[in-house]
Amino acid sequence: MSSLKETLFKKIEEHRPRTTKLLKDHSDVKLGEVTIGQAIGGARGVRCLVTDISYLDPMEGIRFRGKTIPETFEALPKIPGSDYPSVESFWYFLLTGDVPNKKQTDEVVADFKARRQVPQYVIDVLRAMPRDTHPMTLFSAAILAMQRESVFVRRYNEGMSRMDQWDPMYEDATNLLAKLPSIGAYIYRMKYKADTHVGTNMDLDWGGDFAHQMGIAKPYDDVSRMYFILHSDHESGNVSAHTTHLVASALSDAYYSLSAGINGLAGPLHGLANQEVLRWTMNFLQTLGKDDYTEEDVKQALWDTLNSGQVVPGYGHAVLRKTDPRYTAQREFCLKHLPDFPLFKLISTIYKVTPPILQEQGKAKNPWPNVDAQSGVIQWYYGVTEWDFYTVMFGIGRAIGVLANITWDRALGYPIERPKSLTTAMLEDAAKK
Ligand code: AMX
Repeated sequence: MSSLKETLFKKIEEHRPRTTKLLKDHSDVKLGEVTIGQAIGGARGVRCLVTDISYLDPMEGIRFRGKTIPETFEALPKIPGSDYPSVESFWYFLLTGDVPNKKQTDEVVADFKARRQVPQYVIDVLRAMPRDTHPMTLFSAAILAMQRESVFVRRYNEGMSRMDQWDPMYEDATNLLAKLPSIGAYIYRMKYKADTHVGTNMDLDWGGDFAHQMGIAKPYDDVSRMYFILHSDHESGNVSAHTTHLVASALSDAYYSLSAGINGLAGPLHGLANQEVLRWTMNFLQTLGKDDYTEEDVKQALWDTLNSGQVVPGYGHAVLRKTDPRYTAQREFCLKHLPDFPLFKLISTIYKVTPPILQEQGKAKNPWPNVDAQSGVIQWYYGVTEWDFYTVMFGIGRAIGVLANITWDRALGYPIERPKSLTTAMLEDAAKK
């Protein structure tokens, strides 16, 4: 057993009595009430999910295992010559809550390398699909195609104790995660780089090898590490995390579950917003027909969007009520690496003028930018201008969080999820009372 798996098992054994005690002795303790507004309004704010992997404070933003984004970047071991931690060390951290040392990190790096090879039939599936298929459809299909590899299904069919289910889930999660950068880069180069490919480099870590296979030089390896870590986890109620958890609650394996979560991420109100931000920004420049826009031009374009009944992509959030620290982390990267890039300047102008406009319009509860408002500009700067692809990179990152979560779901024996529905007439009756 690897030291990550051993540590994880120890943590699971330590944690299980806490969940058991809560269920046995305190099942009836109320965490809140559910209103008609919440029942109709997407269960916003209903406290009915449990995860220890990340927590989203509306004012502070995300903490991974108790650490803010800057604390996480600071604490984890860096790849030599890199400003950002390896994704492998972050995986160890998300799963166990412990910051790994160099030796423990190196072991995960080696383990991921051993699992990195993508089966040829997955490539064949991708190549058989029409070339104009959206990259998210290709990505989700590739994940689903690999379902036949599931260790969980094999062990389940052999007859596995519920207490052991975390182990094959961990194996599936790691096998899957290790392959995602290669799958993502393959899709990118098949669609946008004349179907020319760069093979994996076994000397490189997970994030570094993604940059290598994309065919983009340094510091894009750091962009990748930063990007994947920032997008990994955002509590469990967002669409991609919740979908993955929900599907896994039926004891569907990691392949079925992640593919479903990725389909949710593909919606424009969720992960696809990052491509929408770039599309909106480029449309603005094109409609304007000149580069020397004024703040008034940007304001007018924002009002035009709002007045035509559309949302401003990259702004607002279901939980957050301030600027997303994931936005801030990427903005800091831009200020360091691309401060004079015209697109960054435009994105910064949008940042300056959008919150007051959304406040004036008075609909959005949160007028501040989310992660997606800033991510595309970095990709664009390093040559990834095909914005349809942006959500695939979000998905590679999101996989880290949701796969860690479903491993813990099986460790703690969370049951099949089944909230109760009511009819509209029942709500009307409740309203009369
Ligand atoms: N532009 C215009 N209107 C907005 C808005 C925005 N950016 N954000 C919210 N609103 C509107 C909503 O559409 C809603 O209008 P309605 O009353 O007519 O239906 C109203 O404000 C209240 O919505 P809310 O409670 O503030 O937000 P929500 O929890 O319902 O939705 C979100 C959250 C993110 C879907 C929404 O803010 C939005 O559509 N943002 C733009 C898309 C985006 O950036 N998505 C990415 C989110 C982060 C992520 O998951 N990657």
